[in-house]
Amino acid sequence: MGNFLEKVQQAGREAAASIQAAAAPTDVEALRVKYLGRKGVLRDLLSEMGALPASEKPSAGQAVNQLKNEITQLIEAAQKRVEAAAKPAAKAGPRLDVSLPGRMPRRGYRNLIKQTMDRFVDVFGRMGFEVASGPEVELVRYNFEALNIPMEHAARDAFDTFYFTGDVVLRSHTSPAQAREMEKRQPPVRIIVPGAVYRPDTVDARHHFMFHQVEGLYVDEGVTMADLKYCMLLFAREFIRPDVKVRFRPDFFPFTEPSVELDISCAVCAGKGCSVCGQKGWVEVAGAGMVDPNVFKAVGYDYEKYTGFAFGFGVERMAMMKYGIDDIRLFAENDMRFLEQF
Ligand code: 2U9
Repeated sequence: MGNFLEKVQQAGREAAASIQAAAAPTDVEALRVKYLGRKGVLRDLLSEMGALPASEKPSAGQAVNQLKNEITQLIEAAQKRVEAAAKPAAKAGPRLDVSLPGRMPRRGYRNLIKQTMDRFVDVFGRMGFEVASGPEVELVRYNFEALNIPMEHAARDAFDTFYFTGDVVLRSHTSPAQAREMEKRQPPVRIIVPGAVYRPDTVDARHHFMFHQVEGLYVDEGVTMADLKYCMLLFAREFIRPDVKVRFRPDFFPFTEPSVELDISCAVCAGKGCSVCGQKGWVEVAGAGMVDPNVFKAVGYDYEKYTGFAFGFGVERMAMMKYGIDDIRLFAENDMRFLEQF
């Protein structure tokens, strides 16, 4: 066996040396026939292999196959090389030096925000949520009125962002995309919308005028707050870790009633209290609630028949928690020293 493998290796060395030295197309062709032809070296090795004990055949076969692949590649490379060399040089300009190493292309990768949103899509996708999307330059009607935030409502202040005209605004949440989706189809609807949103917030370590959300919506007959809580628990177990706990605290959003803040037990200190959770043992990660019937009314759903829950996560906030990032501004500065760490 040792002898056979030795022989395969020897054949490989000889083949590599002679193929790389070949200068003319006819030389390469002759070497191709010598090694890969019907009466070639590889054929001989295969027939010799027949005499080996059965237990040694698999590894011997593997070695011969590998040799075949290597020689095929060498021959192909040599064919290209000698063909290029045989072509007459261009009339003007420098000759092409094929031996110059190429420029290494920079390897791309997903931005941390995209990676985090993709994880949301993966976990909610496995719970049956489809991904929907909508425009970032949005009609005021979808950004506000359809979501039960009328002109005179005090809640509008927190979302009033960058206006193009009186009717067109940069969306302040991804919810308008969900209102558009509801207009297109009847329940059951089970969707999430990842994307960028814009807010009139003063920029500091925790706030930015542009950030990302993953919002979700589930509408059908008989959907309850218990469904919402279990959905959030399953999500947190998958996304954070299996032993995580969740809790709801009452809150207010114009588009949900009742509304809650979703807390998860701190994954850093397991709920005991640390600097990440401000000694509370809990971290606020999302808002959620039962969709306000006025939202159903705005999109033409029968609000006597259907109920639904909705939730919204801040993507930067989740990434900050996971990676211990202490300043949201880092995400928008395009500093490669920060981005390349993930
Ligand atoms: C429709 C109706 C209701 C989505 C919801 C929240 C609560 C929420 C926050 C998360 C962090 C904002 O980015 S954040 O600061 N989101 O608190 N979002 S309920 O409710 C919807 C969505 C779509 C049609």
